[in-house]
Amino acid sequence: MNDVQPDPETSREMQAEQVRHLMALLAPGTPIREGLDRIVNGRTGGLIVLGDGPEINGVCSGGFPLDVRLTPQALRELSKMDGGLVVSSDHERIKAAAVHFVPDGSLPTLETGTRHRTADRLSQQTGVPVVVVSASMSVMSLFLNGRRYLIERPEQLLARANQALATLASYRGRLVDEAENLTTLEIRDQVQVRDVAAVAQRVEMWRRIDAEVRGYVSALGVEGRLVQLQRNELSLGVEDLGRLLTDDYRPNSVAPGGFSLSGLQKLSWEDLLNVTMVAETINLGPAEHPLDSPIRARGHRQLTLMTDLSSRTIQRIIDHFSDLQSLVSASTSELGDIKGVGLRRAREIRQGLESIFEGDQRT
Ligand code: 3AT
Ligand code: 3AT
Ligand code: MN
Repeated sequence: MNDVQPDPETSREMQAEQVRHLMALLAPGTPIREGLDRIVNGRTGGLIVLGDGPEINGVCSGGFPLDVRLTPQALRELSKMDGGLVVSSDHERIKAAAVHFVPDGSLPTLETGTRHRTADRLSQQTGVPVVVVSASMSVMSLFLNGRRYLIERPEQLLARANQALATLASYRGRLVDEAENLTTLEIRDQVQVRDVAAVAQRVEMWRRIDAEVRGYVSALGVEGRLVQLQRNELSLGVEDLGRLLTDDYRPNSVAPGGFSLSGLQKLSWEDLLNVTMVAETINLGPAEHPLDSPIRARGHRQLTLMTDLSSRTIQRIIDHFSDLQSLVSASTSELGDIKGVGLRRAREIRQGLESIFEGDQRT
């Protein structure tokens, strides 16, 4: 229907994003979901169009125009009539009930019942999401642009959320190990591109599972509190890692902000497991023999870990010393002279650096 079609990958991502948003709107605890649950329990079925406007008016016939607040009770009572409901685009009000919808009958649909066929075609024709509660099967579905998404019960979602949380915990463990390994190499000045790429790879793997968990949390609504708490726990200390890594290893030729790990989001899982591919995707290091090239950290990550200095002061320290190696050999007084640092913080930094050294020598 649009003249300019976005590329398929982008439109798939946009639709996935829209579905996540809608699943949060339809999550347990929201008025719409409470109404849908009542319809399921009452076994009456329902067809609810989540938006009004000229494109919807054009496919409505019969029914009763209304303008009442959307409450679970109203949703349930008005769904007892034949036909469907139209809800305002902000999902606050019910605009019409007992409407017979007449979408273009030539639009393809694999559904069989008249309610489901209508919902599928309505959404294809208008781009507006449509929710159906099946009277015979007691399931809820969301139709959007020719696709049907099951609105799952909390217990089904929780089972999968818990699996994802277990995966997240193990990915977090690997990520922390890789980051600690990088710290050791940074202190010894032995970092190669492959070591940084290995951490970037783990950051992206963690991020993907984390995004999945966050999807479950929003679809679970009020039932997702415990999953959310566990997710927060598993993100402590790793949420900033990607940013610190890019601050530390952005090539000098690239302007700040011009280097990020976001390119990794487009890689397939298979490509993401390939460290060479990871390094190439984010343009880390030279094009030839990229993995063995030595590379130096500026020191953002170490300074952030060992002090509570503001990022501006950290930037001043890094501007002064240029990389972590020169910082390691700096004296307390040289550090303390930098604006915003002071003697107490300078001692903290020295002690922090020394304790990494000692930890390194013990192992
Ligand atoms: P009842 O008095 O409830 O039997 P009704 O006119 O209220 O009839 P409903 O909206 O309850 O009709 O629909 C009942 C079924 O009729 C649902 C569907 O299986 C069938 N039906 C409705 N419209 C069509 C149609 N256009 N083509 C084929 N079957 C239809
Ligand atoms: P169930 O799984 O039986 O709830 P279905 O897709 O099999 O859904 P039916 O043909 O049994 O659908 O129709 C059930 C009701 O759906 C009948 C009517 O109230 C409503 N319905 C069907 N077609 C339309 C339509 N075009 N507009 C509004 N409501 C409709
Ligand atoms: Mn039916």
